[in-house]
This record gives sequence, structure tokens and C-alpha cells, in this order.
Amino acid sequence: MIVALAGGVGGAKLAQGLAAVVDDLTVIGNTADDFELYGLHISPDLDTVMYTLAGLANPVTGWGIADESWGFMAMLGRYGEEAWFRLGDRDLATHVLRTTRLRAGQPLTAVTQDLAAALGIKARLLPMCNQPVSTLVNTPDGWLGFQDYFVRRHHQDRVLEVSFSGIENADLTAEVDAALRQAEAIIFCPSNPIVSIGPVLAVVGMRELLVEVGQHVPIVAVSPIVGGKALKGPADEMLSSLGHERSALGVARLYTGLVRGMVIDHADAKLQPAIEALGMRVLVTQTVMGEADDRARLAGEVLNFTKGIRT
Ligand code: FO1
Repeated sequence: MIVALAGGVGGAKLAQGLAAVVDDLTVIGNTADDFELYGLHISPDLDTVMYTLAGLANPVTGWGIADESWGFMAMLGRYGEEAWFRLGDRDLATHVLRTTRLRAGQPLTAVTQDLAAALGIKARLLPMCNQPVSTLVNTPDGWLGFQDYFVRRHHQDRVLEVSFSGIENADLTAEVDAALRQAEAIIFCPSNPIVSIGPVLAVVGMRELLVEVGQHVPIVAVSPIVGGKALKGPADEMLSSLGHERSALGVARLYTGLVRGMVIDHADAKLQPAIEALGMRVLVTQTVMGEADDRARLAGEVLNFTKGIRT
């Protein structure tokens, strides 16, 4: 069984590639982007992975559903609402069901698995934890909720600090614990290392478990930074403003002590010796993913790379 840790759109693409080449895949998704809007529990990263694995994702944005209709948003507009977070009509059904089931007392893990199964997804999709965790971003204008920073303010603010509110109460779920203990390889997808993979690693007990499992199972990460730039989103700016190097090497440094291998792009081949000096193996390949075939191509290469890593 292969376990992937994933955040937003880049993570979802590699998860789709992995699902095409392995029979038994578990994806552990970031839930620190979750927030409440109009009384609904929105889990953007879980939904991005879920829709991508189901073949439903909007190919242009990467989030949301393809061929959406926007009647709900249009009606909100008529009421004069400043609707900065766009919820499509089909997507809305996911949030309504998730919220109803959470209110009825089901844990997020069970709700997520039910929704994913109903969409015909074979891979196991697990939230990183069942407790609420919220990423907060400190900016020159003060602390902002993650979606406020990311969507409403178009991730333009300088990020001075990041915190994960509620993380001290976030435990490993039995499902996440079992998946990691059964894994033959663990892959950190090309997701933002600070706000997508960061919260997953911050769940109480997660790092310790990864260190334990990593003694006999290869753990590798795919860099979301190519040629000093984030493939999508603010990971590059965030790395520099938080004092890290804005490169695949900067990402590798953040994962030191956890991962044994880094997958980097041809554009970053010159970083290979510096990453190897951290004690990691390096695979240099094309990490920028196109459509489904290309995602499966990268997934296959990453899996072969894990097989060559002796633990
Ligand atoms: N991202 C945007 O940039 N604008 C949106 O209006 C937006 C709506 C949205 C609705 C549902 C959903 O599951 C995701 C949505 N996202 C939107 C994406 C998302 O908020 C971010 O990409 C992630 O949180 C970052 O990983």
C-alpha cells in the first residue's frame, strides 16, 4: 500500500497519477484549510483531491467541479452578498452533506470516506485528523484566516508567521495510524510544504510515527518549487518571507529528518549535490504535470525511485 500526503491542486494531480499506477492507495489530506461559510463546513483540500480522483475536477482552476453552474452564487449576489469564495451548485451538495453528517455526529474521516465511495473512488481518502484545525497567517495587516488570505486577498500579503489553531488537540486517527504503519512507501506530494504538508506533519504524533515507520519504509517528497517558483499558489513567496530558501533545496531542508529522497525538476538539477549533502537521494525528472497520462508517468517514476531507496 502506498500512502500520499497531499494538499491542494498539485497534490491532487500526483494523487491521481498514483491512483492510476497502484492498486492500494491511501491519500492523507490537509484539513487546516477547512473553514465555515454560510454555516457549511468546507474542506477545500479534501474536495480537490476527491474531485480529481473522481475525474470531476475543473481542469482550469484545479479546484471545484467541471461544467459547474453558478445559480447559488448569482442569487447570493442578488442579495448583495460579497461572495468572494465561489461555491458552485454541484460543489454545494458536497458541503451540505458533509455539514449535515458532521452535525449528526459522524467524524470527518467517516464522512469523507462515504462521499469518496459514492463518487466511485477506489483510493482511501483520509483527513489528517477529525478535530478542527485552522491555518492562520500573520501579515502586516494582522492575523488572517487562511481562506481570507488566500482567496479573498489573493495571497498578496507578506506572510510573517503561520500558525495552526487547534493543532494541539488534533490526534492521529486510527485510520491514518494504520495506513502509515502498513505503507510500503510514503510520498509527500508537490504541495505547499508550509500550509499544506505542514499541518499534516503537525498533527500530534505524526512526526514521531513517520520517523518510526521511515526506518523501514522509504519516504520521499516531490518538490512543489521548480526553478525557484511555485507551480501554483504562494509557496515560493511564503518560503522566502519565512526565512527559507525559495527552492527545492529550501523544501528539502524543511523535510530533513523525515524524507530520504527528493524528486526535483530538470530545471533544478544543479541543486542535486546540495540536497544529497542533506543525506537524501535525489531523482531529477520532469515534475511539472500535464494531463492524466503525465501524472501517471511521474507517479510511476516516483514509485520506482522509492524502490531504489534502501532503508
Ligand atoms: N480558490 C480560489 O482561488 N477561489 C475560490 O473562489 C475558491 C472556491 C473554492 C470552493 C470550493 C473548494 O473546495 C475550493 C475552492 N477554492 C477556491 C480553492 C481553495 O480554497 C484553495 O485552493 C485551497 O484552500 C489551497 O489549497
